[in-house]
Amino acid sequence: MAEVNLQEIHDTLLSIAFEAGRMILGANPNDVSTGTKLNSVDIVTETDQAVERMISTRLKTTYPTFAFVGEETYVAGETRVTDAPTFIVDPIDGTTNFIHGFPNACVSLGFAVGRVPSVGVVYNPFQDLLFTGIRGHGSFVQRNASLAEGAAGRGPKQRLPLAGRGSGAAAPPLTGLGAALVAVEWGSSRDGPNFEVKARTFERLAASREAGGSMVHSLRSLGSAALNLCACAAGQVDAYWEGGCYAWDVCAGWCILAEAGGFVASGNPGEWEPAIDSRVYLAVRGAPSGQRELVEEFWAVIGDGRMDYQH
Ligand code: LIP
Repeated sequence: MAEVNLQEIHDTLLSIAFEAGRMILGANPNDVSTGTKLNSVDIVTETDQAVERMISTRLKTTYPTFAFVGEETYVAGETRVTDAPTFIVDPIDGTTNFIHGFPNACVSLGFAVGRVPSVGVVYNPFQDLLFTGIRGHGSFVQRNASLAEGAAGRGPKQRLPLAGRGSGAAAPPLTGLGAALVAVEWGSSRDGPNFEVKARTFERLAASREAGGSMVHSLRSLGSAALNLCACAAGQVDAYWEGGCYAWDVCAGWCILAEAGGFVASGNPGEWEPAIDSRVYLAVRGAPSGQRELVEEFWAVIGDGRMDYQH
């Protein structure tokens, strides 16, 4: 197989992200045809499908020998992420936000080799906010990203994490859940054992120490796994925990987080190196110390609960 040029793949994904962004912005979410998949909160729109068609057409034309896994063409029990070079794509991550006009949705374009996230491009067109990463070459955020090269107002590419949360100081150590801002998501399964583990863990994270909880600073739900991972990469949240999302929700953001010094452990206690399609994840931001301790403290909060999702 020809050598994989990650920089070239990054550049292709960037151009596709901007085209996807124009399509997403051009759609009127109040007037877009909407359907559901597993249940009433697992939503798909004609825009998700049209954007994925554009992405897969462009990628299959440019890289005909590489595999492609996309949210809208995935077949449960059949589609697999293999060791082959694979584009792993969510045309709109945050579809619920998209249809509500809540400006937190993105196109998430990942590329994995040997099931390792190796390029990530996450673009939120509503905020013209771009996150990118290439394995071994760092990750970056850029505001006003789609403006023409050199145009006034195009933001500088800032390396992640945003040191000292934008203050120019070094990224602070992690000092435990009691000082953490934690991203979580309800997901689309709203009953059964997985839902019980989530609801119980949310309660334990939020409750006061007196009530037996961790009393995290607060919980946040951006409504997009990719944007949660990018917020973690930036150092804007300390950790992100979710069960139920898929490889296309996390591949791009995972690469961006890893290049910012963070990592992804399993969302179930005990496993430090989860598979990209394990569907249960706990992400931790880059920090000079306290990362593994935060994961262990989080796993203790989950206790003997385990989330189990089919592939
Ligand atoms: C969504 C995720 C979100 C998760 C939802 C869903 P979609 O992706 O990013 O974090 O909680 O269950 O998977 O459906 O908007 O592409």
